[in-house]
Amino acid sequence: MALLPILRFPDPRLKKVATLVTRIDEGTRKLVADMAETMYEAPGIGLAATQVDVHQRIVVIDVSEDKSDLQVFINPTLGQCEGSQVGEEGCLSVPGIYDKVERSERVTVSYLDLDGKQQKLEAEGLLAVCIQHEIDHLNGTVFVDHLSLLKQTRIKNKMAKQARVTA
Ligand code: GNR
Ligand code: NI
Repeated sequence: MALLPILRFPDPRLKKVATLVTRIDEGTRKLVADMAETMYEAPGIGLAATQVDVHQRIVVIDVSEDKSDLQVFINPTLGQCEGSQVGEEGCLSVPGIYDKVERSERVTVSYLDLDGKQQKLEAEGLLAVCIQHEIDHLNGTVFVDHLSLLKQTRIKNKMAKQARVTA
C-alpha cells in the first residue's frame, strides 16, 4: 500500500473529466487500496481518483464512525435525486476551507463494485452528500465551484498564501 499525494485547488488537473473504467484489474485493486489508505490517513470520509491525479471514474467513501465500512464506487452515476439539504462541506483538495453547499437529500447511485458487478444504492444524509461531492470531482468540479465568485477568489488567494508558507 502507499499514500498518494493529493492535488490542491486550484490545480488545473482537478478540472479534468475522468473516463469510464473499462476493465477492473490488479491495477484497479491496487489503486483502490492506495486511495483508501490515503483517505483514512488524511483523514477524510471520501476520495475521488481525480484528487490523486488518476482520471478514471473511481471513488472510495467511508462515512462510518469507526472507519470500518469502506465503500468503493466504480463508474458511479446518479439516478433519482430527491429533496435538498444544506451542509458544511470540506475537501481534502481545499484544506482549511469549509462552507455551506446545497445538495440533494436522497440519491440513488448505480455503480460497479470491485468484482465488476452492477450495484444500486439508495443513500441519504451525509452519505448522499459525499456521493454527490465525489461524483462532482470525477466531472472536474470542486465544492468551491458551488460558492459565489467572491468566495472563490478569496479561497484562491488563501490557497496561494498557504502554498507559499508550505513551500
Ligand atoms: O473528508 C471530507 N469531508 C466532507 C465533509 C462534508 C462534505 C463532503 C466531504 S468529502 C471530504 C473528502 C474529500 O475531499 N472528498 O473528495
Ligand atoms: Ni473533495
